[in-house]
Amino acid sequence: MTKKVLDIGGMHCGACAMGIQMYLSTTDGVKTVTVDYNTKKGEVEFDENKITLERVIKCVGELGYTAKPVD
Ligand SMILES: [Cu+2]
Repeated sequence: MTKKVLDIGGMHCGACAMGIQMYLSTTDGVKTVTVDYNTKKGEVEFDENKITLERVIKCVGELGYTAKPVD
């Protein structure tokens, strides 16, 4: 299991954060996800055998937001 923190761009309210969180939580391979509108960050724990970080970032992009790994 891998844990990554992402900088999320494009959110304009708490519902955006909830939407991303709900979408990722139903994505295969993602174990836990927390998106915080106030800090504009998302913490994602995923199984790297099932999903790549690139795919996680792409999923966020499909919703119209940007995601960039922190460090
Ligand atoms: Cu919003």
